[in-house]
Amino acid sequence: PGAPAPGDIDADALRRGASQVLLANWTGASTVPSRTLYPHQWSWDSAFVAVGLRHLSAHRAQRELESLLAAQWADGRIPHIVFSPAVPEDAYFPSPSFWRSSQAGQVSGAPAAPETSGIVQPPVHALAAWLVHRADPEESRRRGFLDRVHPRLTAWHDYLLTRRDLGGGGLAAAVHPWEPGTDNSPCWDRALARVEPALPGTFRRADLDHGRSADRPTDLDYGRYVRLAADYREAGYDDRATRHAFAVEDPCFNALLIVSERALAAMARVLGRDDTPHTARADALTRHLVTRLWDADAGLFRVRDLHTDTLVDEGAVTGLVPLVVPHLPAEVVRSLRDTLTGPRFRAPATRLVPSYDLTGPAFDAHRYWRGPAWFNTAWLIHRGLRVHGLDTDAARLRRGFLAEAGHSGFAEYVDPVTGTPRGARHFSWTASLTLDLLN
Ligand code: 9WN
Repeated sequence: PGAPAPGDIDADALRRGASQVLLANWTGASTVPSRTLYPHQWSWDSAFVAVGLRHLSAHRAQRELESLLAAQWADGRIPHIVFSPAVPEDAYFPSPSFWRSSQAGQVSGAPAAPETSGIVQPPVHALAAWLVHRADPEESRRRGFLDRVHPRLTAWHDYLLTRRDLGGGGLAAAVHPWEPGTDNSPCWDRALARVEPALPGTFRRADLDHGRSADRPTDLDYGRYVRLAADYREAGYDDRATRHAFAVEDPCFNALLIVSERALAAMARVLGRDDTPHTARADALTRHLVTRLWDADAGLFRVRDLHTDTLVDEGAVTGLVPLVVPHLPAEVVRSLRDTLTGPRFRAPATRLVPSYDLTGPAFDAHRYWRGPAWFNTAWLIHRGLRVHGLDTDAARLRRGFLAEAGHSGFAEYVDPVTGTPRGARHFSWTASLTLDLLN
């Protein structure tokens, strides 16, 4: 941000369009990712939305995060979906009657209301809260924003670093492919092959009412998603009682935990509290990230499958997102940049970053997280390039981002090679992060 929009981009029109999307998707206390496909509140979507919303209304951006935090469980977890009671039960699957969170209260401390899912998403919230604070520190102080969110966000990270350190190596594990936010990434194929799918007739996919099936995960994927979520639910969402059939350490998830831990340190300083526990935690996490997930030969971070305790031999954009972490070893930064600008992840026409290696065996330009370019990962990588002073690469990515967001009508994702829009349109984080890059 800070730079003028590239000459061929009509910044005013883009700003207007993005603002309209956010206004239309605002429900009164939070923002839905999409009015059609995702009619509730999603965890990491709300964080990305707050980042852009702060340029329209710092107050509203604070409320976006506060409404999410109001659904936090007593064990610290922030659920990946907060359901709106106003939306019909069959509008999205899995719905509240599948998750039954309000009945899990005794074991895991889920609230009696609202209804939520029982799994989590990447912890980008503290970074978002810090950026929201900085947009209008006066308004933030007036409302006691940091005072209220700092303890809750700390409890969230505590949950991830205790209950979810399933590998014992100091990183947080994800126990469902929906948790890293990249549902059908080829990174999960091997681990998912071990999961017995739920029978197709036992559930109904609402996503296919709105999305083209070639752009979405397959029915077999869904069978496995349902099985994993149902098993977790049956164990009361208790991480100590569940035999997680799927358990992975994801580089993007953990990189966001690191930058968010640094954001908590910055908040602590503003609040006159001790920041050293947060800084120490971020330093340790950074070391563990590199030790456990960096693959020097591949030039990117890999997923660790905790069932085999081995790295998964697939290259995904989530392995490049850790560029957003400060204080990485210089050779890691150099190598990530080479990968980003090399044949596997460079899409010349769109200038965006594909979700999966363009030359990889599972590449599919249409299907969700198996190839299409997404705007949240592009925003994170843009931020990472800036953090490490790679400003020319950052400017190129920003240009691609703004052009494609505009052409695509703020699509959920685009074909990385041609820019053809895929998935939902008027998608909230695409609009929100556009606003952020224009400010
Ligand atoms: C399941 C809302 C969410 C995003 C995820 C994206 C997609 C949901 C789905 O939509 O996942 O959580 O139904 O496919 O993969 O990253 O948060 O936008």
